[in-house]
Amino acid sequence: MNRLIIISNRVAPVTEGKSQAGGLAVAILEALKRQGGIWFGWNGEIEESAEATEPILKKAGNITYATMPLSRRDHDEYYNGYANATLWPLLHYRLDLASFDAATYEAYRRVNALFAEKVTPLLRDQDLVWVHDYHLMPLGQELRRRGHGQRMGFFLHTPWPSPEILSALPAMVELVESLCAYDLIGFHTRDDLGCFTQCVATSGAGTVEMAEDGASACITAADGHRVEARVFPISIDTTNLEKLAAQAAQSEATQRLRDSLVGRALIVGVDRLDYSKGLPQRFTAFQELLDRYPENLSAVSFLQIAPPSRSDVTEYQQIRRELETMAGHINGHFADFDWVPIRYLNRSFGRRTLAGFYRAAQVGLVTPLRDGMNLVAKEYVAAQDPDDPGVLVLSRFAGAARELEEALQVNPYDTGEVAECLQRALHMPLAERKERHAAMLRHLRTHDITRWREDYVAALAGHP
Ligand code: ADQ
Repeated sequence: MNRLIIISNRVAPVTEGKSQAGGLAVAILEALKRQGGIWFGWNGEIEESAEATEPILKKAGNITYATMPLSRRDHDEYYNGYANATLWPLLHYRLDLASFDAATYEAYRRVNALFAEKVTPLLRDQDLVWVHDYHLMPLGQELRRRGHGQRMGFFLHTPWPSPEILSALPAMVELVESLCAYDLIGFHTRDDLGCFTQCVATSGAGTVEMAEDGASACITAADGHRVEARVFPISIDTTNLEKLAAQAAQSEATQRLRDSLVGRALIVGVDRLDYSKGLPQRFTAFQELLDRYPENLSAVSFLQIAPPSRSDVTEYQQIRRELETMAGHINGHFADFDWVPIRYLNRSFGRRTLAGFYRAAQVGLVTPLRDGMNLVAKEYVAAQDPDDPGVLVLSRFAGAARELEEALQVNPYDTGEVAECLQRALHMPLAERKERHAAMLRHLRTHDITRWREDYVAALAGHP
């Protein structure tokens, strides 16, 4: 079996068995455990001599973690700058939040070149190289420049937006061209693939032959190199989560949560604190539920778990303040001496604890304004008790909405519609809940993380 070389911006801490915040980390570790190989990337440290430092290698079973620090300047300009203040907002359709700065683009190219240089001595001819996410789009091109002819794939965990949005990016053509240096480019949905191929065609980076089913395309780059672009919807370890949630139903944490509810219904939301997740709109929708249907006062609690992320970026500080203020207002207005409507927690929980919380909730509320996939939606479904399942209320702008068709799908900007769906979810008859849940669970059992990994790696190895 060929070694798998995973390259991502951040390598998750080597601590086995601990939960990782971020869907990407969970998925990658699964892939590496089965195939064996190297996981290369930033170790989360900042060191001034970073450029001169060689990667530190740590072996754990069949996985070698090869990590390196970033300099303060690279961290500010490449990571906080181009990746998270330019690309992330643009890829999530937030032109209004994107900053454009030639210096941060230069840093982005510089760090991609640095990663290519540092990983080069670790590569062997038969390796399969799998690069992850928007931080590292030009990495494949940098490796090719250094003479690497291995099969190389890229997977984008975010949406790929329409060319109307992306063409605001001064470097759009260069980035699209650089992606054409890979052999395989993966997206979560057909919409993302369609937008990408439009960008390829309109930018002149290559010619596109789309498969009839819209799930893959063959691109011939301007230099003649052929690239396959294809849909690989990421997923979860479904059966494992089903088991974990069934056990966690009896755990101490779940029991404490249930006791604290004293028979009230629970709505749960779990997200990284990020403006793409639609949290202010979600809080407003919950407030509208209480306004429109006062029978929910003292009868429903909303638990929102949102650990802070990227807190060096101004927009993330702003949204955190905004949410604290909103939660304070809503609770101040509606709370009673024995009931608080919103329980808003800025921290992470272990996977088992989360699974128990999902299972204890009658409604899973997942309303991103844009999301590549959204694994929380899938986790919520897998964690339900099949004999008495909760209802998923899901944004139609999450990639997961393409697969979880039996969720109550909403426009997250339309807070009135979300409030109505919450009310419907809270009162949905058991038979309908079971029917919807069974259909989604069936899908998740066959379309799980193993299938995602196997499909991608097979296509990368050239055996689709
Ligand atoms: P994220 O934006 O991080 O991922 P998501 O797909 O929902 O979003 O993954 C979050 C993961 O982190 C889930 O597995 C969840 O259980 C976990 N998590 C979140 N909050 C947590 C908490 N408080 N405590 C513990 N665990 C927590 C990006 C893209 C998504 C895409 C994934 C994978 O933005 O669209 O689905 O990558 O490709």
